Amino acid sequence: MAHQWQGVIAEYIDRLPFAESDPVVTLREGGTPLVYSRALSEQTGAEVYVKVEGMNPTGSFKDRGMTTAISKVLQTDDKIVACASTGNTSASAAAYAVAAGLECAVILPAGKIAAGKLAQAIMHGAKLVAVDGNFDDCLNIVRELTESYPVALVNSVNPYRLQGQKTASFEIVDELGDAPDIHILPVGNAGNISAYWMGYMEYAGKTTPASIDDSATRLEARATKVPQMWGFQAWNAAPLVLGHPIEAPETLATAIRIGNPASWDYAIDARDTSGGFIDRVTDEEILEAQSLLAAQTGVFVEPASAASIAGLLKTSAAGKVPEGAKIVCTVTGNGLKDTATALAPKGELSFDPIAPTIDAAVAALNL
Ligand code: AN7
Repeated sequence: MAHQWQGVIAEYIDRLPFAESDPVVTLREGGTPLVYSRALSEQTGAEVYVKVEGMNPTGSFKDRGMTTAISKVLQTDDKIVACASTGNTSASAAAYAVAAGLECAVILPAGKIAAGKLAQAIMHGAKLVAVDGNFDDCLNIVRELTESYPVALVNSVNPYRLQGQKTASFEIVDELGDAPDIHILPVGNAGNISAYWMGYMEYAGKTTPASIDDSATRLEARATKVPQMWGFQAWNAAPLVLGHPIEAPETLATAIRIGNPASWDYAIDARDTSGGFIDRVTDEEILEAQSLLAAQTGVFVEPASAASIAGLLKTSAAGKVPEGAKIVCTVTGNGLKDTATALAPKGELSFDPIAPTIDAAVAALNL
């Protein structure tokens, strides 16, 4: 029988801080498609792939880190998990809490969560609290909350989150046979770019994975090199580009509407050690890239995810994409989570009904 993907802990347990006997909470996350994009390759003169993280069980990359973080909670006495979120973390935490038999509390910035993500948290039975503030305010609240109450914090400041998320790099190397030359990501709280960098470094044998015993030190390197890490923030939510936190971040890519990234230092290390950079793209560039990816590659992502594509196109237009380079862009979340933002630039959509005849259909389709 063909191999059925088991989830990231089972697939990569020798490189994760888990023992075979540890409890595992999984929805079979990971194993996501790495899709070659002919359109992006032709436009940039590079060899471009997209890692489609919207194919995870709750529709975003967060599931990779939630399986590890929430599995670890089962080794404690905590019965409640909590997170601040711009939407995807809460959707994922809520689902994995259900799978673990735990309760979930989510603290969200009021009015700034895409409808699909809110629906997920509600359907998975999470307790929702909307805050009159932004994500950074929410994270401050939940950090204090988890310090004073028997509640486990599952934001990416929880180190087990990044441990799970690093597995995306492993999958990419396993599929391509080596690391790409360049890896491009959207950056919000900066956990994911940090996790990918950790994964690439470990797979190339340059660092040793955190393991529950010393067996990890005997692991073979699977890659001969590490990629340059390129990150892209939204124009008015770009603290890492400006070099200081932003009080009032603003972008229609609400997932990355973050002014003070928790993994600031890790992201800067990934950028500098890899010889990459972190830049910013406008909301218009994000929407255009989202549209192009859907129309020319067949992958519908949410706005924040398209920041990686917008960044690639912007860098290419500036003549700074090396000819023939192998490039992977992570597209972090599924477009179905936020159809309102995707459709807004398309103008008024009117589907006037036609008569139920073949002739009327042919005429309407201009065939
Ligand atoms: C689709 O859900 O921070 O740089 O609270 O949902 O690791 O924060 C989401 C972030 C990119 C940025 N793309 O990743 C949350 C949250 C999507 C996202 C990011 C997020 P990080």
